[in-house]
Amino acid sequence: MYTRKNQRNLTSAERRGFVGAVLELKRNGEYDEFVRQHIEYYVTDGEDGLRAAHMTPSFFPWHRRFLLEFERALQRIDPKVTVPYWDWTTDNTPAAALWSEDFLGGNGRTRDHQVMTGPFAYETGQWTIMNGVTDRKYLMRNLGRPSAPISLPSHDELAWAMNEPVYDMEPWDSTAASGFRNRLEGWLSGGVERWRNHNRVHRWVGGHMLGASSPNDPVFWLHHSFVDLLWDRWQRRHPKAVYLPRTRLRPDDPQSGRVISLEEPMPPWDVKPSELLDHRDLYRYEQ
Ligand code: CU1
Ligand code: CU1
Repeated sequence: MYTRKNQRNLTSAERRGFVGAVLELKRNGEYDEFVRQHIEYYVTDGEDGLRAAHMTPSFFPWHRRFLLEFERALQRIDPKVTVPYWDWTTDNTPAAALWSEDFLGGNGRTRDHQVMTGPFAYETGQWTIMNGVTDRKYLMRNLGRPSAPISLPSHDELAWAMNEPVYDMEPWDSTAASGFRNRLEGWLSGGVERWRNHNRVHRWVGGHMLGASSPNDPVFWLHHSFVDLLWDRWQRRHPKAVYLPRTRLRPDDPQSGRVISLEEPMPPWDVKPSELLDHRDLYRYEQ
């Protein structure tokens, strides 16, 4: 059992430990395998086929397992390292210590959004993008999207997701009219701002965080660590709520074969959502 800390509470030694382990995974090729895997499983509901990771009920358990795999890889390099979380409702400006030079580095420059500072700047020679959606070799960010400013999700917007008592609903995709999963994943619009919560954070960071290759930016892991914490918090707030769908969809359901119910195996690990509902034997979150 270990603890995932709020990134703002990391000591400088803990920051160094996390950054060092991430750079080592990049050097030995494992990091880019995670990026490749995320691209492979980023199937949208406009496509055919099974959606394991996004626009789907298994959004939470799939990313929980994905983060665990990443954390185990980090811990093989440095057993003390855990994946910190970024509470974007609080650390919600480009001035947050998250973006400092000794941690994730800063914003991209105006001209081409290239990150110029910190350990993941291309010019330091340790962070070359191998699997991107463009052929750019450098990490890109565009914090807050100044050309059409957006803000990070507010407490109210997060509460709108957290107060929803039903886990997910038909048609189990980005068009579901409500449900905690779609409100927190953030496809549900219902206002002027199209992107909500989890999706809005990807939009706010911009650059590589926008697409299927978003794990190219190490902030991906801190963002999804917080999303994982929020799933946990939601379960405690709604103790009677259950993962849905409970059972395999009927063959005549248009979503049959495209979503994963409670006891069906999730690729690539063949683990069921039911096995990932509770993480507290493995790790806890510092609140
Ligand atoms: Cu993802
Ligand atoms: Cu994400």
